[in-house]
Amino acid sequence: MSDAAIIYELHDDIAILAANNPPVNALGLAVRQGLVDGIARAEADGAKAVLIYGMGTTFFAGADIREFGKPPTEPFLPDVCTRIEASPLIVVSALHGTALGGGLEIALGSHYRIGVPSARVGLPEVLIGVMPGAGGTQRLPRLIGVEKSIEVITTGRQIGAAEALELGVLDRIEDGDPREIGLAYARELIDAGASRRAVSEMPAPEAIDFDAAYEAALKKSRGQLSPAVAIRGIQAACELPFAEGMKRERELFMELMATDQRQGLIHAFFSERAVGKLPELKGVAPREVASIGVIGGGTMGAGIATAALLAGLRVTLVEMSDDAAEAARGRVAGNLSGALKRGKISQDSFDHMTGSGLSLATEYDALADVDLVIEAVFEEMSIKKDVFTKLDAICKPGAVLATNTSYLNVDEIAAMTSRPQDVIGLHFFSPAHVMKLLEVVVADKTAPDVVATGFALGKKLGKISVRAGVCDGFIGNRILAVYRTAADHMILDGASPFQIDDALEAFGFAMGPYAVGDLAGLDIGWAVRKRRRAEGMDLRARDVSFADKLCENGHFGQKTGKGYYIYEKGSRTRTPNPEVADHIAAERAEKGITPREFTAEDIVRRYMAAMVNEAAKVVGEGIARRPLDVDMTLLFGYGFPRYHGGPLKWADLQGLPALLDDIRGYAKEDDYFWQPAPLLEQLVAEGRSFDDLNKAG
Ligand code: T1G
Repeated sequence: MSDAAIIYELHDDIAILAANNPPVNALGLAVRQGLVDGIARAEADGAKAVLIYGMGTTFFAGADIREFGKPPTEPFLPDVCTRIEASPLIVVSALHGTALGGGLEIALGSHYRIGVPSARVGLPEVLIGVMPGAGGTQRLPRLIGVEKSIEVITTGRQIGAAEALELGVLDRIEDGDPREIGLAYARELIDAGASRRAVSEMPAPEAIDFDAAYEAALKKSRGQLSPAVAIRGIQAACELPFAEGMKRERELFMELMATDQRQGLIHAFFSERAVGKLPELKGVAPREVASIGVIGGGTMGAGIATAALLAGLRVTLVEMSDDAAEAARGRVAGNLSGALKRGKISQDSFDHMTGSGLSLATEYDALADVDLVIEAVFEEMSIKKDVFTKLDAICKPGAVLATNTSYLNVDEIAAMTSRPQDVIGLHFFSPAHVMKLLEVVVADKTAPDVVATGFALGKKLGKISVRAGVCDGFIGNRILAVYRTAADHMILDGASPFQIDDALEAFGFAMGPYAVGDLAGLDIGWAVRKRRRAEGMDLRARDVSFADKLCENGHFGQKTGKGYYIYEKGSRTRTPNPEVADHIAAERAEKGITPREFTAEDIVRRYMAAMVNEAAKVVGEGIARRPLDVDMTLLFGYGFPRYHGGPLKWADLQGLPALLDDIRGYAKEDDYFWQPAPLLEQLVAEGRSFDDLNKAG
């Protein structure tokens, strides 16, 4: 078979253009050229109709994102769509898989569109920092109206075939092979004497208040530009003749293409796929996991059990007593009730997962045959060691023994067993059935196929798994502790928690660190500070106590109605708690600190400098394999704004020399906290970036 990107075939009086560019028929140069040449050849061959479809798993899934950032090459995709639409022949697109972005735009440039029932369509460009740039903002509104187009384009969501038919994006749904149903439809159209039907010739859609829509989109995206700018493209469809609208769309598209946000979002797109590809696991088969045991049915244990049940695994949950076990079942049912209400799971599935699919036990013997156990008991080393001693005695040979600890030493835990090679850390984030991040913590003696099993389980649970080495806090919590401390230091020196939250929410975080503390519970940080003090803190470390005062007064945040903020009963609306300023002032006085002004920019630069510096240490020490591993950890576990790509992508985009200068400047005030990371100094000295390390793999 030809290896051409578009395979041409004349089938009676129907010319067939079959896309042959696996894995997703991305619209790279050869595909675009093949389409233009194919249309011309069909016209020269005297065909009456043209059928466009995708071989393999899908119709075109969009422009080739790997070409982004390189100089565009002709034929440009919008011109390809216009060329298809301008053909005097009847052009039919037959869709299957995911016709996304430029793929849907090719279909919209066709005259008729048929899909298989499982086909999905969408314009997800805003999710990678751009916008439809091949006529999507001009043709879709002519087909489905402005309001619906704004919703589809600014969310970038995928639309199923039935909805696409209802909206008018598809003309027909037929089960079968896209080539066959496409040929039959083209034949029917020819026999019916149908004519070409250009969407661009349909009337311009009704305008709306686009300024209001633009502002609303910008607010909703917390500063991400692409959804709002895409609305200006739709506005052009209402206000300009088609050809002018296409030019305006192209201008807006190229503006977005030039933004840091586009680089950040593309980095996130490729990194979330690369992070699970470990060279060390090449050819290493994971162990079979069909049943898992969970020890501890608290928030974490019940969350992990819920995630496993949703992935179709059999779960045995062990608790200390029948009552505690039943309470755990109740938590699992609570976790699943939302999905049931939203119709994400059926009543039968719900009943199975909270009934026969979930075995409860109070004895470890119940775990004798499970393939993998995850303990989620109290974060106390002696308790963890006791659990693993028991598991070692009871679990079958080859069972994987995992701990969900968030910072304890996995090597120490593994040493309690006769099989340290089977021990691994699987650090879930609460709520474990919702948060996508899973840190796969690899201890010294963990066997490669156990690591592979951790990643395979993560994939089955729909997680983004990141390989982490053993240290206090692994990747995410270790870095979190440092940038949270930087925020506390800024408060001692003059900033307020509310100013810091506002500055970081303007940077793109959904919630600033103090609002997050109130949400998670201030008692968690309090316990960490007390642990650190008990372990003995370095005398050079600036201890912070204003937060302790809140906790000593029983103010743990949302769960007690008061923390850094006051929460009216039953409401999540927050108002600053005036007591906080008193605690801060008292501590400053006690420490002889004269407060100074901080601007929002100062706050962001210090906060990010601390985050980047510790992240560079985590990569430099091999706790994270690559900078992108840290980026994915912060994106999927800590709410880092996706359009910045992650802290180390953000650092590259800012320029590492300036960041290092900032850190060296801060070190003049506190050379203990601000010790520049050796890797950061090395990259600056060599004129390299964190991305250079990602490419090195
Ligand atoms: N370009 C290049 N590579 C792509 C790609 C694309 N558009 N889409 C996927 N890949 C690679 C991906 O990196 C992975 O590579 C492999 O294909 C399988 O992907 C003008 C400008 C289609 C739903 O945003 O949403 O059109 O890791 O693991 O889970 O308006 O890929 O194997 O080396 O994700 O089955 C708009 C993005 C582009 C679609 C399939 N289109 N892709 O999911 O497989 S912008 C998109 C996806 C545009 C025009 C504008 C998903 C998928 P590797 P995968 P999957």
